[in-house]
Amino acid sequence: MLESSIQLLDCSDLPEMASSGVYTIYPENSAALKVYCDKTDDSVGWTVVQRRVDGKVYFYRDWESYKNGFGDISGEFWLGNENLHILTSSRPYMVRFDLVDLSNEKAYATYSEFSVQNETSNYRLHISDYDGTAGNSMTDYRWNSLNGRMFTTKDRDNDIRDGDNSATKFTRSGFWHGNGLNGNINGLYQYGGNRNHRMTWRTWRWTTLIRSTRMMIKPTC
Ligand SMILES: [Ca+2]
Repeated sequence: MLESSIQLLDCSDLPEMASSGVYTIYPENSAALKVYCDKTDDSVGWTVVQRRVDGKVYFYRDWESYKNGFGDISGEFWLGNENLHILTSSRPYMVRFDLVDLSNEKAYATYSEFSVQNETSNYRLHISDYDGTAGNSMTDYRWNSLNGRMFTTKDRDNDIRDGDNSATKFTRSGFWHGNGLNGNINGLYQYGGNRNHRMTWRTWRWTTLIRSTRMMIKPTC
């Protein structure tokens, strides 16, 4: 009933009393899109871009998968780089990352500027102005800021490493890659094995394990 009465541009258009759940949004210049809206921490709804909770969905996928999105919108999923571009080019957005470790400790990181360019630009990332408790793994981990980086998958090497691909060498993920890894929320959902391959937020948990992640966006105006 809610969906038929209000045409949502994204989850921030939900009424304050609406609950978290799956809604249909109608981004500008684009087809209708089913998304998960999160209302738990804020009166303004966030549009969820990524979620990991149980490892049921495989994230080590190719360019086309990350372009179009994959997974289960009410479980684990990536919303899709094309959708990220469409949403974040229509108005200014911020992004929030929520992380939970194996002992259920929580941390978050927000960036008040977040946008993703088009496929011709390899979905180049603009991200800045960190705040939070998880540390700034996206733009201030040693030399490896992801601001300005292009998206890299196992079959499309757009990182800044000469000679090899961060996705196949380290991260086992599709993500914005520079030279190595820092924020790697799309890494393998596994408790053993090579720590470079796992879900990571390097300024918070690297040698210890992350149990769940959530990445979500909302407009800043
Ligand atoms: Ca490379």
